[in-house]
Amino acid sequence: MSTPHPDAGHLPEATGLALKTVQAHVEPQEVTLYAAWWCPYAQRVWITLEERGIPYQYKEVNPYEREPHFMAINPRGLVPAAEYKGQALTESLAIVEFLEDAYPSHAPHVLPADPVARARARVWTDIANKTVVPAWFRLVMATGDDAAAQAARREELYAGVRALMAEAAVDGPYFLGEQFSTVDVALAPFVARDFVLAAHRGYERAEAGERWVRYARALEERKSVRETFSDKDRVMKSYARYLSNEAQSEAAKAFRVGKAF
Ligand SMILES: N[C@@H](CCC(=O)N[C@@H](CS)C(=O)NCC(=O)O)C(=O)O
Repeated sequence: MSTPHPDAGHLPEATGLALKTVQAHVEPQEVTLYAAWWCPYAQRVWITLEERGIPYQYKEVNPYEREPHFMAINPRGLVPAAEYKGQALTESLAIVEFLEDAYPSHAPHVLPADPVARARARVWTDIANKTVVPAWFRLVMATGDDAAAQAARREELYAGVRALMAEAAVDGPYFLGEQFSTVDVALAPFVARDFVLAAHRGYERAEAGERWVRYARALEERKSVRETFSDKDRVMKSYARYLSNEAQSEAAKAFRVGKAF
């Protein structure tokens, strides 16, 4: 046996509303979602499947255990992964877009129908993923040992959020307006987890502006987001190694040194 991954100690299954959703998706289907209940990237795909009413089977995987059956599906060892008619798919946002292409008759869609609006939605999804998400991780890893560095990380997150919200539909409630889109799918799991930042990192939604406050509330209240989210105390515990800045996930290692992931 090789040495266990230091981040492998996650509880084995979802709780709360997410557990009910898991239990409703045990039968084999055309799509299999390989997810970890605590993973925000996996939640993106899970939200999309729920939003769009696409039949799927949910399979819980702890990516840090590097189980051979899962490594055969995603050799990078990351969740989420999906199987569609026996073919492997990886990367949360690519899977979300794949579901748009493979299930055109399943409404609602998470990309607008108009090609120009679609292209813009993709741009803002990419920007959210490359600015807000890394800043979110850097703040959660910014321990209180260096108060100035932690404050700088907070500012980095607020600045990313403010820049994004300056481009959002004024009334919302979602980024593009009435339609819940890929921009929202990309961000919702991180918004749902921002109580970790509020409890431990002095983060306040209001610091990023009134539009963000309204947006964050709309995202966390969305049915598909709530029904793919476990109990908050369990989610909080899943961040212990990030809060002590010990996490050795690929994302943690990349974001810590300012690399894209
Ligand atoms: N860019 C990937 C990121 C996925 C990712 O980092 N997943 C984490 C769990 S939230 C993982 O599987 N980590 C295992 C590892 O780092 O070894 C995506 O969007 O799907």
